[in-house]
Amino acid sequence: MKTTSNSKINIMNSLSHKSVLIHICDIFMLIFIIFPIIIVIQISISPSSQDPSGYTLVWNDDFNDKTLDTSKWSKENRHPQSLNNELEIYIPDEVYIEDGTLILRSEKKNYQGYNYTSGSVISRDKFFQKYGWFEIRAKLPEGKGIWPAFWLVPNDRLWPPEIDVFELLGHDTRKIYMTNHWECENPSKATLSCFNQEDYMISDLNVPDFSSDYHTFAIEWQPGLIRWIIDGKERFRSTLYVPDIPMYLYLNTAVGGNWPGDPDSTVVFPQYYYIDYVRVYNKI
Ligand SMILES: [Ca+2]
Repeated sequence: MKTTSNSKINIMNSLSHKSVLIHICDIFMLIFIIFPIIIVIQISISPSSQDPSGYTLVWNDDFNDKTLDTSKWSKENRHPQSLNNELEIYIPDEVYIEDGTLILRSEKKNYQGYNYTSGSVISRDKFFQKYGWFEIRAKLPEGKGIWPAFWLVPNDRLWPPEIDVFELLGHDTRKIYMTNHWECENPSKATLSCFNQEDYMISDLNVPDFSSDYHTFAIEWQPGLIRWIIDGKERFRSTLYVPDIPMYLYLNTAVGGNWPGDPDSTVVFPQYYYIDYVRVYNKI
């Protein structure tokens, strides 16, 4: 009996120890497993700051469908006949969606006489508006000659003006170019040599590497003023020749050309421009 009694006591002690152990395990799980999971889930559900103050969401694509929503976007299928001497040809195969993310892929590949293929989507004739808050959350590609951008262009085919929400040259992934382009005084001479523009480049020492993680890039465009906001912080504003006509959205990665220079042997292909969302707001 004593043995039994001792066994019971031992069992009780053991249970008591187990109970304490279970509590410790619970606390351990909460601190080191469950809390971090909750935080990660919250971060993934709410990846960005809240809607901008004083604005209401009027158009967005969070890319949660399996394929690109063609009621909102068109995939480009062309070589940009620009003055930049870019090397890429845009083809639909370089545009796809994966896990809620729009991906524009850039490859070193021979295709119809071009050496590089890349991705580009536009909202021309599908979504365009004058003024508002335009925001993208994206992780950018890198490497010399790689030139991702998010920009606005007039829907009526007039050019310029052009608002560049951001451009990045892949050889320096800590610099973002924010630009308001406007036409020269004499439109008949609208070449690059008479292409007026207002530029700004981030030069802070503490800016992040925009190719290593997601960041938000936005403009607030209103009559007579454009403000550029990166990760919630204003970085630039322009009050000169602010466009006052409806513009559509343009997302692309150019490869090579006059400004970035051509890719060199250090560039790792393919490169990917990851876009978590594009959102457009109007003033309430
Ligand atoms: Ca998304």
